[in-house]
Amino acid sequence: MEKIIEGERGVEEAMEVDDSTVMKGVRHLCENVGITRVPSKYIFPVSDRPQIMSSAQKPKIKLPVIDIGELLSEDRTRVLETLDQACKEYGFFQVVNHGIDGVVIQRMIDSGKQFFELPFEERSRYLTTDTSSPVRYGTSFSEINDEVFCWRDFLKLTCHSLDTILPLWPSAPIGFRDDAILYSKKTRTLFLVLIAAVLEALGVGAGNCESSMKEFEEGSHLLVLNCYPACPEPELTLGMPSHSDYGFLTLVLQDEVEGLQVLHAGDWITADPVPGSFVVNVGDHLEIYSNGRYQSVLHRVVANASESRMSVASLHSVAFDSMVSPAAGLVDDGDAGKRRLYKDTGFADFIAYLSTSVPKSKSFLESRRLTM
Ligand SMILES: O=C(O)CCC(=O)C(=O)O
Repeated sequence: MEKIIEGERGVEEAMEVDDSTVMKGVRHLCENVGITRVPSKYIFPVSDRPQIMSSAQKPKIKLPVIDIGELLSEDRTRVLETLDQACKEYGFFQVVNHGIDGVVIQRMIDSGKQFFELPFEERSRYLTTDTSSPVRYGTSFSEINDEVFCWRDFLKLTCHSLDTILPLWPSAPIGFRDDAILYSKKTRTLFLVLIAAVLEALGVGAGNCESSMKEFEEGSHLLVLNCYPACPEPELTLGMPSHSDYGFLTLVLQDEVEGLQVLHAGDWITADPVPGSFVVNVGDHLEIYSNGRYQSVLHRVVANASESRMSVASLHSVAFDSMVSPAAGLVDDGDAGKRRLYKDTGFADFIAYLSTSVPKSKSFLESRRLTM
């Protein structure tokens, strides 16, 4: 069926492409079909479309910055306060001075870009709609559930435990595996530094902190390489629609092209690409664990008219077969201020929900809230 688009150019017919082409991803579409307009499959309803703004029109708010060097210094208490505020007010912050060598970061970006530049036949060896596959190349969010596809291809790599999973990771391009291994190890270490600080900022207590840290050390870790090709009509589509992440913390590495936007006080604010830094966000599991003190925040990615963009998201949580519950130190039924706000929830239930729905809102997390 033809879709009619209402936009600045008035009413006109959208371009159609067949489903089998769409399933091969946006890069394949751009390389092989030679599009000059966004096909109807990628056109979002008017209410979900981004407003493309000039730099002067954009909200001027910047995400809070956490300097890891300062966190590990005698200034720790002050940095923990900033971290606490950032997690409460924004659910997002930028991390700088984290100690991961710039070469490790650049190699991950370069290798990731080279992976998406491989011939489709090579990339498609990993193409699957099976969300439980430890290595998965795909497009949009969920090829099965998405009515409208987003302007994004991805490679998902399960990282834990590395020894068993590694033989399944792509062996091309040359160096990709080594670069991704080193990057996954470094980001895992950084996650452990960050989450230890978060537990301290939350004041969960030494005993709870110790047992939670043991769980994180054996926890799940997923790397998602996102590729957003340049888009002829970025005002009609999205690189990723509004969503929250399921885990405790996500560490996002962006290349130099902006695109990530965070919903803050009703405005979409752009997470400026700061070379060598990570954008970190609170996930749904941390919202439950913190008993709602920290909240996972909706974010999205806008497409770019002239440049292709790449990001690498590193998602961390407890093990897949674990339960996620409010931390014992933060709930007390005898204290109105510490009333338990969330039900215990199996990680597997989150995954099951994500594989059957379009995660545009925080509806699953809302369903886990305890009513008065
Ligand atoms: O591409 C980005 O900057 C963000 C990616 C993202 O939101 C995600 O992987 O959940």
